[in-house]
Amino acid sequence: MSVFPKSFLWGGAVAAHQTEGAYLADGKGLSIADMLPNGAIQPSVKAITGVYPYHEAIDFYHHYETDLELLAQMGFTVFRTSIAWSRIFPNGDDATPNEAGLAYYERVFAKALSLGMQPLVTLCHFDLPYNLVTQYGGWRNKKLIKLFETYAITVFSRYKDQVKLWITINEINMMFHLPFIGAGLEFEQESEQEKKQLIYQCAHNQLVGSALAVNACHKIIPDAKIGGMIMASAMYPFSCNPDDQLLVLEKEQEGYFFPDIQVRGVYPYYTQKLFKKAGVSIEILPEELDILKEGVIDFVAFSYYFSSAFTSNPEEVSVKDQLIGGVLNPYLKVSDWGWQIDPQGLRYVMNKVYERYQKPIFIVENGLGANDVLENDGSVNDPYRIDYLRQHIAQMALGVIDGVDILGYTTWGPIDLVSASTGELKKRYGFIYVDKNDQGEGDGKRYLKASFYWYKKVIASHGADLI
Ligand code: BGP
Repeated sequence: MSVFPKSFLWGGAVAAHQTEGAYLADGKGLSIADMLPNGAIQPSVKAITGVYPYHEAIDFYHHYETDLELLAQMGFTVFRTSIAWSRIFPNGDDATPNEAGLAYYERVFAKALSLGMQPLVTLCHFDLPYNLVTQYGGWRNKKLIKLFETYAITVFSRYKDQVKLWITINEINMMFHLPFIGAGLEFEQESEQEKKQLIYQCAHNQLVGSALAVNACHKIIPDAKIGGMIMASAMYPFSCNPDDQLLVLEKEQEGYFFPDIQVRGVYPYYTQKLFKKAGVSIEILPEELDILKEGVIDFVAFSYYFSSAFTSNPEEVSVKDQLIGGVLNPYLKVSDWGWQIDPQGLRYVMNKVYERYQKPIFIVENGLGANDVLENDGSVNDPYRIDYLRQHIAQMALGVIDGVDILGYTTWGPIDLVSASTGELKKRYGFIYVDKNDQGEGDGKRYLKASFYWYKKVIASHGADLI
């Protein structure tokens, strides 16, 4: 028997730049993602291959109809994607929006709706218009707050009848780890302390921009829900040494800093300590505090991929490639990309977030990036992915039994796409294989993996049949 509420939404999540390609089509401007060659997370890193994976991605732009049909075949009731700001305002600061860009998303949302999938739309997912970096210095500049609001108002007004579920900014806390992707910050000779100063200023500016978008959404689409989103990982003390416990408390405060403000509308009690420790002093205008107070989110969305253990003992070995650091947890296995797999951590985080905020949660990303093999007969056998998702969904069900109020679940990358942290196509998450590699080769043809049929069964049983 299913434990999930009737209204629970099942689906998958992608982002505009990681799927669409067509990077200059129909008046689109360059985004920061378009400046990243394969394997780079900052534009200054020179490409080994010279391939810019986001320029073509999986060409969803020209295949959205058939791709959405495949997703709908699995029974999706929700489809998460983002709007590329640079399709709507090619330079981010244009006086008028680009009609061709607006019309494109109208077609995408109409198609999704016609297939029974509710669009869940992120306003900005790691793809700021590049002009906002070169002309303004990214989110450090307060002018971006207004520009973001204008963009948000434009898309809310246009899609008010189509889109009732929104997220303001993807993984807003990611700017601490990936400042270019997360906030459009390019560094030159800055010291570590100066970098932190800039990142915290961006954090504040994005929070104000996000709150303005929330306010606008509530006014323009009163029957919509709009959430904030973080990258959530379960954080454990490596030992029962109280130093480790206090270290985790600190890490959690850094991680939950954003939703603490987005849910409560005020800076949390530990702010001064946090700023002092980081050695930063940022510009916060009095009227911005009012905006934060008003722009409170309706739900807390998060991605969950791994857990991390933290130790105060510098001798412990740290985990390579895990985005937020931490040490090897002897109880867990790691993925091909070094991320520590921890299904129970998902249940833990669900409880943690709900306990902290008492607002509905939405798990908007979860999945396994792996090396898949396309066989000669067109099949892809991915039992490791089924296993990963099965265990995570089982833990999510336990979280529901624990009493957590949850709106839905979207796996990350239901169709193969470009990886955000490595720019690779070979780090595949999909139920649908796309014939494209890191050298830009392949005919782009789609193939259904074994996990496709499995997830279809899961959805048909409303999460009861995980076998
Ligand atoms: C999140 C992002 C996604 C995404 C995913 C998987 O951080 O919101 O854009 O790509 O993680 O990460 P990766 O692509 O680096 O494997």
